[in-house]
Amino acid sequence: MMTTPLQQVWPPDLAARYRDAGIWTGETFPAFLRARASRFAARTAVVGGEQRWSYAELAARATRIAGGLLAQGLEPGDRVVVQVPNIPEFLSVIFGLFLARLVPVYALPAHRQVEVLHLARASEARGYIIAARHEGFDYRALARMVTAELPALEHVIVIGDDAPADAGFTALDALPEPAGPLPAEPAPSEVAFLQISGGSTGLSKLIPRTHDDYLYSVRASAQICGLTPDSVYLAALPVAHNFPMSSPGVLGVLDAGGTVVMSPSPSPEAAFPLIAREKVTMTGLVPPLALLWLQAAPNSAHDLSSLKVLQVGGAKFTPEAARRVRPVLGCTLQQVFGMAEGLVNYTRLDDPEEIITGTQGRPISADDEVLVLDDEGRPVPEGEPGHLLTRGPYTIRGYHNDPGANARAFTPDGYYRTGDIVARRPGGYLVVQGRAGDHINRAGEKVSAEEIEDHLLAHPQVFDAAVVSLPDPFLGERSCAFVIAAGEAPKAAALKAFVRGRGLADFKVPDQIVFVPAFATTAVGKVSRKELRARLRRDFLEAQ
Ligand code: J2J
Repeated sequence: MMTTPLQQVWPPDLAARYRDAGIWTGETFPAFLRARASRFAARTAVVGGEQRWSYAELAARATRIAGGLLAQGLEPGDRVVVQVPNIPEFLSVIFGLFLARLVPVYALPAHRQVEVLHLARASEARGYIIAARHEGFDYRALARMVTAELPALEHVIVIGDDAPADAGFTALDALPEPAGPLPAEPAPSEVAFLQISGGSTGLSKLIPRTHDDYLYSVRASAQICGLTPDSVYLAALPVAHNFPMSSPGVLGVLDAGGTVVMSPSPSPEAAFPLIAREKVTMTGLVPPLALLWLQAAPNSAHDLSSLKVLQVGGAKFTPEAARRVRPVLGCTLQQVFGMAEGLVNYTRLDDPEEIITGTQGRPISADDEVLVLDDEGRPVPEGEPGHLLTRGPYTIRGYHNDPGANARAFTPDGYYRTGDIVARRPGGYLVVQGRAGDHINRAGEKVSAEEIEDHLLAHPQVFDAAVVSLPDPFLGERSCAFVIAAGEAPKAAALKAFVRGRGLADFKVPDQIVFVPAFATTAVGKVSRKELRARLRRDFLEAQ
């Protein structure tokens, strides 16, 4: 099958600079795994449920999976959608894919058929790896729906399938015996996997990351976060997210020879006993979860004293909440402001308290180029808000196969327009002030207004819809759909059920629905969608 080639290319002079400066070391994921397996062989790499694997065991399992996937009929270069929750097999599967030179496409456990179909189609995937079930949801049913619509998704591999094998599905433990040697090492400049974008307009875009660029960000992150073989990291957020995967996340921990503890859920009920039992030293959360932990910790019977660093990122953590972390949890807060497209900022562990609580950190690398520009593209003075643009050794130069999005999201000289509004402070520290784009940052999950409007418009009793973000004391932001009914208005609950029934992730269902008779437009007539959303939000908040 001919698939669209994957690539991510930096200008040759910059690529040479990154290599000469030792930023890109030429390390690949297969080499990464082999090196850690030999150096940290008997140390514990990952813990989850009843399982506890050493580095040697993780590598052996990954090698077995790699051979099995190829024997199954997948071929090097094929894309494989991975929708696996926080279980040790997440790691054996992705490293198995890397060893076989198969390309993971990361889906979230919360994704449903709309998202999985989109990711599989956009990446031209031939394989789909799932856990049989997680948190009461049966992913085999989802896989049946998806493969019925997309026959090109030939291979469905199921982890933990104790039920009789579904027709055509293969249990991970029952992959065929490897039929030959594994493929040769990839080039470090090759695309290793596809991460997904927060999707500010419409559906998620695919983010091709290379071995060189991603592993640089992982190694540098591990160093900034002071990881050592004694580090024990709790993967509380879904590890398919870029943050818990790489900032420094599970990969940073493996880089350092530490231990990853997989938590099935980020709730205090699931996480606190694991922190106490495994003596977890570090974890990462989105702000709403951090608030929940701050609330639960003082009354918890579990010993949380091993926790040295709590990272918070994915959405803005208010300074008021940030100041409570040390007194309540007794650990250092690290703010993380990153994006799957690349740039990651961290407050440093030894920064003054005022920087830690009042900024979202500074870039990983001196080679990260950061611009803060006004609407006309002129640099703004330090301290003033402006549009954040960036390029550097681990920030992509383009999405996969999407010239339209690339023309919008990248400048001709290769800067990525993040869509974030930030102010830069002395030392290059960034304070996130808002964003220019129209998405809702709902507890760290980015929801595209446009995507949800399209689903609402599919309802026969919806004439028009505009989705906006509203401030929410717990979620940070919640989604609110302003709807003009066609004829009789449906019930809000029915409309939510309709959107959910279209088969998309639960976090995308509007939190609130407000019926309005019309959208106010000025005498001048036409207003853009963006302007309309802004007015609806403003008028609604003013009327509160
Ligand atoms: C405000 N907004 C933030 C923060 C991200 C590390 C950490 C997070 C992500 C991530 C990531 C924020 N304060 N501390 O990939 O490696 C918003 C910004 C940003 C968008 C990116 C990582 N941290 N954000 O959240 O690709 O708007 O990555 O552009 O999911 O989240 O979202 P995403």
